[in-house]
Amino acid sequence: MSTIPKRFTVTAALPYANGPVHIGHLAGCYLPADIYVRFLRLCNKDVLFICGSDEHGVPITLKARNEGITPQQVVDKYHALMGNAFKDFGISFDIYSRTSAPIHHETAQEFFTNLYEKGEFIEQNTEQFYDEKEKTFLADRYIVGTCPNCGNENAYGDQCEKCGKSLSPSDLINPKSKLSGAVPIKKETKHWFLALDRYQEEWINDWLPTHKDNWRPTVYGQCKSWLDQGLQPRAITRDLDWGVKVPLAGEEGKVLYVWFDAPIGYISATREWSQKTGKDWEPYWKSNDSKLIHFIGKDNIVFHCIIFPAILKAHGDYILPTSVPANEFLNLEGDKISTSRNWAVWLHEYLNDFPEKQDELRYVLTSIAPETKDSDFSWKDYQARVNNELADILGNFVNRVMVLTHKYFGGKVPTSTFTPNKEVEDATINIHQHVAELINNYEFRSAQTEVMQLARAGNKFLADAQPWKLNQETQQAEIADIISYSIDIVARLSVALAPFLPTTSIKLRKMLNTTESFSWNDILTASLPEGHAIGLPEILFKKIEDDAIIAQLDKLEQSKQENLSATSNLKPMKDGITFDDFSKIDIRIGTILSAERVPKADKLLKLLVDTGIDQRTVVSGIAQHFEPEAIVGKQVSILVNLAPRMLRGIESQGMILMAEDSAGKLHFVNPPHAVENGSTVQ
Ligand code: B3M
Ligand code: ZN
Repeated sequence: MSTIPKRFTVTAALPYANGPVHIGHLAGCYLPADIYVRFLRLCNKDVLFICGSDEHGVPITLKARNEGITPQQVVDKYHALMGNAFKDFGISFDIYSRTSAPIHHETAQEFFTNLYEKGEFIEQNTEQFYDEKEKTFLADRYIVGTCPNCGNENAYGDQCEKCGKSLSPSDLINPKSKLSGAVPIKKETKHWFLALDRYQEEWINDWLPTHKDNWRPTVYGQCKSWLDQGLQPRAITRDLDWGVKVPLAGEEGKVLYVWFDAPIGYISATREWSQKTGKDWEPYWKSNDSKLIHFIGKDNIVFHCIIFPAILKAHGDYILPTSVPANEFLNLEGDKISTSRNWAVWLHEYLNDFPEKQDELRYVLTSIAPETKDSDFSWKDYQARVNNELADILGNFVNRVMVLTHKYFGGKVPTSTFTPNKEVEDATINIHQHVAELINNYEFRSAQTEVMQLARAGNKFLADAQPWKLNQETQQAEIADIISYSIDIVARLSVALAPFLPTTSIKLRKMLNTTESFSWNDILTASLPEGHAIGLPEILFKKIEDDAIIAQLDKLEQSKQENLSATSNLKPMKDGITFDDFSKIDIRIGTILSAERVPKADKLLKLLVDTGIDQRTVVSGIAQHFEPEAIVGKQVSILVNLAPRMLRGIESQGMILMAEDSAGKLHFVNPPHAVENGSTVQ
C-alpha cells in the first residue's frame, strides 16, 4: 500500500497569534519541519511547506479586550512578529498565511457547507453559560470563579492556572462572567457536532492501527487511549463574534470552533500559495501519491490524528496524514516554559542579544530536540555546545583550511593526488545513507550528530596531518594533498549542514567561492577544481562569553522574582529609606463620591474622591476587582501628594492604597470606623 510519494505536503502547526514565538515552539515544531523540508528539497523532491498564524479563538478576544484594542489589531501585531521571527531563523515556508485572510474564511465555510449538506453534522441544543448584562454566551475561558481544588479565586472555566486542574464552568465555586462580573445563567443554544463516535466505528478503529509501527509511540499511544475511552460527538461551532461565521442563513452570532477552522487553514494557505505562484494546489491535498505530514507539538496530537482526519474524510476528496511527528515539550532551566510567567527565551529577543546567531540556536535546539521525551534548554549547555562543538570543531577546522590555503597556495585549490582518509570517507558515506534515513525517520537529533561527525573527522585529519610542520620546499606535494582534501571536506560539509544550519552552509559556499546549486548526492563528490580561487576566511562561530550567559540568567531570575511578587504576599522588602523620605508622603482618608469604568480599559476605574482637602479625580487599576456602584461611599486611603499622571487621557491626581493578597486579590486599606475625610495616615 505504500507507494513512493510523488510529492510532500508538509505542515507546521499554525501558532496562535496572541504572543511571540519562543524556543519551545522552534524546537517542538518549526525547526524539525524545516530540516525535513530542506532535506527533501536537496533530494530534489516536490515539497510544499505550509504554515500561517492561527488568529481565531477566545484567548485572542480576551487579550484584545484587556488591551482595549480589536482582535484584528492583536493578530496583526503578532502575525507580523511571528512571521519575521520565522524568517530570521531560516524557517523556509513556501507560504506563511493567516486564518483571518478572506481565502481562509471562504475555504473553512466551504468545508462546513460540504459536510452540512451531506448531513454529517448533528444539530443539537445544549445549555451554555450566558451573560445577561453583556447579552452574550460565554466561552469557558470567559468564566472565572474559585477553583474547587485549590481555592484559587481566579480559576478559568476550562482550567485553573494555579493548580493546573482541568475544569468545566459548572465546577467553579461562585462563577462570574469575566466580561461584566455578573453571575452567568444557563441558556439554551444550538450547535453543530461532528459525529466522532460514528466515525470511530466506521473507520477510525481500523485506520489508526495501520500507523501503530510508523508513528512515534507517544503519538500512537495518545490516539489509542482516546479511542479506548470512546470518541464523543464534538461541537464544531461556538457562540462568539470573532471567527469564521457559520455559513447558514439566520444563524448570526455563531462561528466555527477554532479547532475546526485552524487545520483547514493549511488548505487555505495552500490555495493562497497557488494563487500567488499559479501552480495547482489540489494534488498536494487530493492525490494519493502525495504524502501529508503534520509537524506539531504533543498538545495538538488528537486534533491532527483524529479530528482533522475525521473532517477530511467526511469531506471525501482529501488524503489523510501519513505521519504526525509530534515532539514532546522543551523546558527552560528545568522549568516549564510559560508565556504568562515570562519564563521563555523569545526568538526576537534572542536575536537582539545574539545578533546573527540563529544557526547557533538551531544547532543547540536540534541537539536537545524533545523527540522522544521532554528535554531541557539551559544557557550553560547552550554556551558549552556552541563553544566546544561549533566553534572548536567545525569553526576551527574550516578556519584552518581557509587560512592554510591562503598561506601556502595564495588562496587557490592546489594540484593534488587523492589521498582519502578512512574516518573522513566513512563519515561521508554515513551521511549520504544513514543521515538520510534518520531524517526520513524524523530523527533529526541523531542526524545532526552524525553530520558533525564529518567535521570531527575533518578536524582530526588536519590536526594529525599537521601540514604546518611539513617543509614547504621539499614537502609541497604532501601539503597540497592535505589542503586540497580538506577543502573538499569543507565542500561536503556545506552540503551536509544545509538542512540544519542553512546560514552556515551559505557562508561556507561563499568562503569556497562557489555559487553552484547542489543536491544531497553531491556530498559524495563535492570537490573544487584545481586552481579555483576560494574566498576570504571568515570566523564562522565566535565563542559565547560568560557575561552573555550571565545576562540571560539574570533576565530569567528577574522573571522569577516578578512572578514571586505577583503570586505571594511575601514580597521581598524594598531598599531602606530615611524618615525624611517617609515624611514626604502625604496619605489621607477620603471617600469615593462616584466611580465609573474607563472605556476600553478593563482594568481601570475613574473615581471622584473627597480628600477632605478637595474633590479630585483618581484613575485606579481596580476595575477587575470591584463593581463601580459597589464602592461609592467607601472610605479609602489616598496618597494625595503624588505628581499627577495621565492615564488613558484622564489626569489622575493621587493614588488609592490597596492591600494585595497572595492570590492577587485587592482590598481597600481603610479605618475600621468612619473617620473625618482628610485625616492623615502616619
Ligand atoms: N494554534 C495550537 C498551538 O499553537 C494551535 C495549533 C493549530 S494547528 C492547526 O499550539
Ligand atoms: Zn486550582
